[in-house]
Amino acid sequence: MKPDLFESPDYFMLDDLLSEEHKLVRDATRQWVKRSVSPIIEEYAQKAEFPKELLGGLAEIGAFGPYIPQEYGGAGLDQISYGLIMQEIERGDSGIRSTASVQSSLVMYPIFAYGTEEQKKKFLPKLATGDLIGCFGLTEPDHGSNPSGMVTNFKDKGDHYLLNGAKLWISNSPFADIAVVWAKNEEGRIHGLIVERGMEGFSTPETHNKWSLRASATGELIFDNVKVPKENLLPGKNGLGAPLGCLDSARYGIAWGAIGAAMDCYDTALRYAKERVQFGRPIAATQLQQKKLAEMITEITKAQLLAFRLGQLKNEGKATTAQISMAKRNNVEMAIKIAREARQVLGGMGITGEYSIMRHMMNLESVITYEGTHDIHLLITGADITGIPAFS
Ligand code: TGC
Ligand code: FAD
Repeated sequence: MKPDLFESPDYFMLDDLLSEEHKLVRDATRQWVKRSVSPIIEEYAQKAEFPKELLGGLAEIGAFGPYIPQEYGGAGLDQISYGLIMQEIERGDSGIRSTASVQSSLVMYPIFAYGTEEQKKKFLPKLATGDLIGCFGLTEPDHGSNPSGMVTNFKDKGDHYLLNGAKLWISNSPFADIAVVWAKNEEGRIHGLIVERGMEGFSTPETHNKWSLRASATGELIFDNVKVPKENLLPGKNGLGAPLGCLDSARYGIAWGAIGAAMDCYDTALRYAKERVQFGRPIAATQLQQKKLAEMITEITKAQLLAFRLGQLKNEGKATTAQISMAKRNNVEMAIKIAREARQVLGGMGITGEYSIMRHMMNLESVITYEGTHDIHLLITGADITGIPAFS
């Protein structure tokens, strides 16, 4: 892969709106990505393997629980810092951002928000340092967009719960130490349970043959009469709203993360267009390529402004699920379109692993599907503005 020459586009001087802490956090993450992710990521993506050597670095830059309070091992940062960290990591690779998103928003967040004090003290500090890695089990083979139909269930057996069922498409499952699993009790009410590797009847087979997120490990969670200690149930919230509350936080991070992937594609295409000479002049001198590049920077700028305002609302506790959906949907679509256009700017070179664009493009095919598909986010906006849910 070519050396990482990334220069961040900031057309509307958003830096002026960031605090010193935001810039410090952003720059530290950017440097870490240049130093640790860019040199190795293409090789791991080609061999379809998650680079576990990055876990320590992710913990060091505060990517595991950026907004979790310091007393539980988190970095105690605000939501804009969290967004900037996700943006910079995804600038390197969506799969690495996935690991950070899942650990922070789908594992640490539910334990922090719905867990007991004992659960928080037991799990959060180790999750923050990366000594424990977690995954989040909501999706099932027959229940993706409609998690309320889940069939994974647990029964009260007196001194423990007995868990049965299966989850599919679970990021990090093949190597996770713990899983936050959503399952129905005997009354059909959804609860979160912490399932630990090593519990009898619990297995996590890996899903192979992915053309997308190749540097991220995806797998199943299988529960065959797993005895889960009662103290592993998250008591603070139940019902579908409990997992959906976690998704709000992860989707928010993705709204920022997708900007990172788009910025990398734009920056690569701009540099290439200025250097690549055809018909005796750089292709950047042609109106057709300028149109592509000008539209890319316009869309990136709009997405940056959307994410920044959403971050302000989130800091004030005012961001709604529907606003988060709009930002996730818009920014991921923006990124995937830019990846496709940028790939064309590079001509044949665009399809090779010498450049990051095709990897981003393939990754974004997962990002546009997970955490709620493009369609589902549109329907969330539709339900919000009309007051009429059109899901079923
Ligand atoms: P609906 O009737 O709308 O809601 C059920 C209950 O939940 C409440 N609620 C929320 N509560 C908190 N936060 C939210 N964001 C909430 N949204 C809804 C709601 O008020 C209601 O409460 P109550 O008390 O009345 O029962 O539910 P529905 O079944 O009609 O579904 C709505 C829909 C389709 C929007 C929802 O199911 C959905 O979002 N589906 C998409 C599923 C999804 O996003 N899955 C993601 C799996 S995790 C993942 O992909 C990780 S990828 C990680 C990575 O690698 O980065
Ligand atoms: P389906 O729900 O079957 O949807 C198929 C198509 O139908 C989509 O185009 C969808 O938009 C459309 N559709 C569905 N319902 C409607 C409707 N009402 N109206 C119109 N169109 C509709 N899940 C987890 O729980 N944890 C994870 O860590 C996780 N990681 C993932 C990692 C990867 C790489 C991938 C690909 C997925 C991951 N997921 C995870 C699962 C992800 O959240 C689901 O794939 C997603 O929610 C969609 O579910 P589905 O794949 O079953 O598609």
